[in-house]
Amino acid sequence: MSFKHAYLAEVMENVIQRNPAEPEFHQAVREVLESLEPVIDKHPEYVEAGIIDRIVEPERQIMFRVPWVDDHGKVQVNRGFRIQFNSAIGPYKGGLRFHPSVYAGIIKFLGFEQIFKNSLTGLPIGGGKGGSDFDPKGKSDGEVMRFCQSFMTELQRHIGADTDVPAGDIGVGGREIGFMYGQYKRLRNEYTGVLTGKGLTYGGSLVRTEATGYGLCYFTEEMLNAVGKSFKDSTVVISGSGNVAIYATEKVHQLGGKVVALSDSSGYIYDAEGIKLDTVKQIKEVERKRIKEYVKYHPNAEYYEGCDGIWSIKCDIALPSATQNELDENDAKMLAANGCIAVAEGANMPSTPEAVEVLLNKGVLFGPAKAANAGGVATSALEMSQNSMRYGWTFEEVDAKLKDIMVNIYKSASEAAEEYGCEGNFVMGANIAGFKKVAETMLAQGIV
Ligand code: NDP
Ligand code: 2IT
Repeated sequence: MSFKHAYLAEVMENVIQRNPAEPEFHQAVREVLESLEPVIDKHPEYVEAGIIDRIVEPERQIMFRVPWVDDHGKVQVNRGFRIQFNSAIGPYKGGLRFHPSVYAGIIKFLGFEQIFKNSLTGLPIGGGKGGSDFDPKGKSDGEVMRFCQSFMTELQRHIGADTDVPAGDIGVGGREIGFMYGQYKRLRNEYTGVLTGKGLTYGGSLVRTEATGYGLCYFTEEMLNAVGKSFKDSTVVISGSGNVAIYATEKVHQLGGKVVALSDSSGYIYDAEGIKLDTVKQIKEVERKRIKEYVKYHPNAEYYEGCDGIWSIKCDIALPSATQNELDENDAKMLAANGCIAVAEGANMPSTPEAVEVLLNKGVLFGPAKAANAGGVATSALEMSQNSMRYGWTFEEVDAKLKDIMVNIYKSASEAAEEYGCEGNFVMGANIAGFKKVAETMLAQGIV
């Protein structure tokens, strides 16, 4: 799509020139800029103050060497990143991703999206993201610990409870957060809520583990309810089998739906009777093995090599919850042709722009990541609040706040879509609502 405003085309062109060979970052920026066409018609002051020129440029980018020694005594070197994108409305906040595909372009796309997602939560958190090309898969606990300690030895200079508060993402769960927290505490000699997703014995919040998956379902349920539908009696396909996919499955089942498929980067399982989540938790969370192990426990289920075919399974609702660009135009066409009524993104940017266009044109309800998966970071912000109070809320209290936040995100996105003449387009709605709060704040704070 070409831009109506020459100004937006120019900003996009600059982003491409200044960040060469970073296609995921370009993709994330383009989607937001496209949504802003009607906003700059109404608000020329944003252009005058250079808000959009400034918002696409990270406030600070940190890239560092992470040396560590493997179990064979060999020195390994990875690359670490932290991109502090925008601190207008609060300290930088966002996860750390450990995956071999990580490079600056991935961290920038994630950090950029985090600005608007965090704004949508209604809580005071800015946008940031970090990670490394380290692959925790197949590493011993000792290797993961040594890597995490080395990573934090540098990262600790740049973060802090009121500065920048990292958390988990792909490849970073409770184990990694624990090792990083231990190292931070040792180096800084302070006990603060500098990371979220901490263990429950040292400042973690109840519901944080479940929050992204649960929040995704609360958002989707709200979107379905608005058209007289719900998860009850629905058939659901979820990609991935990590933190987000597991707790989305749990909540779909609680809401009366049936999840029939899950995947990992090797392949997917199909269980027509409904996925037995205890088996998945045992395989993925305890044994750290592949999803194909599932069919050993449930011989009636089927395993297919390769993750592409998962979107050919007939379903009412699809929740892509693995990684970026995992659902393309062809997948979107198959889903729509099979009668799918809603797609909501648990992962960040899992649908390609072509797929989103197909889904919107075919009238499939579409919940974009910034809105649909914001429950994780929102609960991280609730963890920060509890740490500041030196107090902890009950599971029910945190869960009720999470639900409230997701309902409010749905409202903000759908109201913004309506106000700007694109009713039902939650991509536009989420981008506009998330952007406006940050833009107003940047205006108020001057040219910084
Ligand atoms: P996990 O590491 O717990 O799980 C990731 C899952 O996705 C695994 O099943 C993994 O398979 C699969 N996956 C990862 N990379 C690829 C790939 N390149 N191709 C195919 N499958 C892949 O991560 P999370 O569940 O935490 O994260 C999943 C998504 O949700 C990410 O996009 C993340 O950014 C997003 N997200 C996470 C939040 C959180 O709180 N954790 C919050 C908001 C969004 P395998 O094991 O084979 O690699
Ligand atoms: O993409 C995301 O929102 C996350 N990985 C969660 C970030 C957080 O700070 O909890």
